[in-house]
Amino acid sequence: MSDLYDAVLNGDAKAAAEATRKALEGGAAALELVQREMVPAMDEVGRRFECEDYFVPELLLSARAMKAALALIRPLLTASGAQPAGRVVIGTVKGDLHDIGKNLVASLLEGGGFEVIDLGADVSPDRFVEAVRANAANLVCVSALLTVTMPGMKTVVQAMDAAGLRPRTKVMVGGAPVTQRFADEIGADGYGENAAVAVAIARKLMAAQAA
Ligand code: B12
Repeated sequence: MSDLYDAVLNGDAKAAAEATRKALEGGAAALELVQREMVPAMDEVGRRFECEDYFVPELLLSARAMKAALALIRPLLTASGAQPAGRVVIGTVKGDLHDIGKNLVASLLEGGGFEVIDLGADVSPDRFVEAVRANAANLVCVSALLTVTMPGMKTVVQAMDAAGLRPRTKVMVGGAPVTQRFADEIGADGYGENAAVAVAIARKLMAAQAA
């Protein structure tokens, strides 16, 4: 595997930034680096954590390395110049601190011409509702990486319903343990398995809203 893959896996932020800089200078495409090197490295980190080769400190170091690489990649993902396609509120569900995937989705949505209001991590249903109201958002994106925080996504859907914000504002969910089936079960309007799919689904939801 590449230097970037190794740097993320080994939790070496300096090496990750250096490998990213070199790869970009060598003409590598930003999204390819994310999908082919960085995400597989994080998957391997997760696998090692599961079999107790890695512990939380290693997870944190790898997350830091991933963020160092993303800091260089993010401006390239968001530089698109497309027309505003809609307004999106995004955050990770209450209790969930995993924000790397959410940040990628936010970057690609921006790159896809959406205006993105990023509420960060560990966002309560009330904060999602307030932000949708304050920004007249067309779409709410909720991310979860923990099976124990997934039920919080249903609470967001219910809070949006109770506030009378649906069906005008759509809800899209995602994150490693989330599936289309789960999205259907909780009454979400959309699900995307990765950041690129998230943009395509967001566009579909906007088109349906306009129809
Ligand atoms: C890095 C990491 C951490 C870091 C997070 C740092 C950060 N700022 O994000 C730290 C160290 C903080 C952490 C902590 C914990 N973690 Co952790 N972590 C991970 C790890 C290794 C990688 C996650 C990641 O960044 N992946 C890369 C990104 C790019 O992928 P992604 O998030 O899936 O996002 C993509 C898609 O899912 C999708 N997507 C994501 N969000 C959205 C939203 C929408 C709307 C859409 C459409 C799409 C979408 O698009 C993204 C890009 O393509 C995973 C293992 C894994 N492979 O997932 C474990 C993992 C998620 N963690 C786990 C655990 C157990 C924990 C802790 C409980 C550990 C502990 N004992 O303290 C804590 C919980 C903290 C909390 N309250 O949230 C478990 C969860 C198991 C489970 N069944 O729930 C995992 C699966 C590890 C494992 N194999 O056991 N973790």
